[in-house]
Amino acid sequence: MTTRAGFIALIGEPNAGKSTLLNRMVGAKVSIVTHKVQTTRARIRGVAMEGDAQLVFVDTPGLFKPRRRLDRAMVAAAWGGAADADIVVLMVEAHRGVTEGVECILEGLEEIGQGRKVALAINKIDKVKPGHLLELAKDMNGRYGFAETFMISAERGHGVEDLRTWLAGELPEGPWLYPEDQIADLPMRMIAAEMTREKLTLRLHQELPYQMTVETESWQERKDGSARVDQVIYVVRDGHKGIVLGKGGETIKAVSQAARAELEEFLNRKVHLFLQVKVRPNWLEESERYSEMGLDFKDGNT
Ligand SMILES: Nc1nc2c(ncn2[C@@H]2O[C@H](COP(=O)(O)OP(=O)(O)OP(=O)(O)O)[C@@H](O)[C@H]2O)c(=O)[nH]1
Ligand SMILES: [Mg+2]
Repeated sequence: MTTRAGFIALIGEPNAGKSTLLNRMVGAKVSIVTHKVQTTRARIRGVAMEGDAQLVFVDTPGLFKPRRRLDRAMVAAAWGGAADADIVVLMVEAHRGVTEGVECILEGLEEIGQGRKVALAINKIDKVKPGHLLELAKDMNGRYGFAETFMISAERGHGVEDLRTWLAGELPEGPWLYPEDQIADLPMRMIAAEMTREKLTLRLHQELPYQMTVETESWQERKDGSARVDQVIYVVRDGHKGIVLGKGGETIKAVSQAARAELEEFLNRKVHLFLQVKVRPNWLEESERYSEMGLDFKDGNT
């Protein structure tokens, strides 16, 4: 049997639907999704099998004009993911078309795209009329030499099979990179922290989601088969701590319940989740926070 395997980087502006597509390809939620921009902070790998091919999808943080250290480290991680991949899939949103952000990414692709295939995936086709799609596909292909163009809805699944089949055929021949039954290569403590960060992000507003981070501090296996998971939510201000806790602890309680339910479903066993909020004004400048997130602190240097 000839096997194929390789890395496929999903890149695009924040909110393009990269994580949604990764989860659909893998068939499980390994990367968190919210309606807000800049949800994904580091590279997250998910593994999918298609016949004799093993597709290792690399979800990346959205590409945008970085301002803070964290933003710069995220953008560096995204381009790094593309540079390491066999194939790059650029995702754009059908209803937004060729934005300034997309133009910037196309410029970056001139260099990173060298020597590897780049496919275009126009996502969220459920939001526009078909005529508009053809125009956008033509416009985009006039700007860059895409190997192929796909029109998809990552959320609803339209066109995803075609993309998957094409990717499987384009990957180089070679042995599989992960055991056949593995779906992610993120440590469980990080997946668990991400689940909590997703639930928090969904409930918090304005700048707060961008100024907090979640870490799993300890993970204990209990004799009864359950797990005790202790996590810390870092915020930058006292006021933020109050908001995260909510009136009478309402918010943190809801977050904890939702995260625990998702974690239990993922692990298929009972979980005791304990959340603690700590004010750490400078966490965005601490290298340890970056390594916990899977980012390189130095990438944030100006
Ligand atoms: N209507 C529609 N919404 C979608 C589709 N795919 C993704 N979304 C939504 O778009 C939003 C962003 O999705 P994500 O998967 O988090 O986007 P992302 O590209 O990973 O975003 P960042 O991690 O911030 O870079 C979510 O609310 C998704 O539910 C789609 O095909 N159609
Ligand atoms: Mg994402």
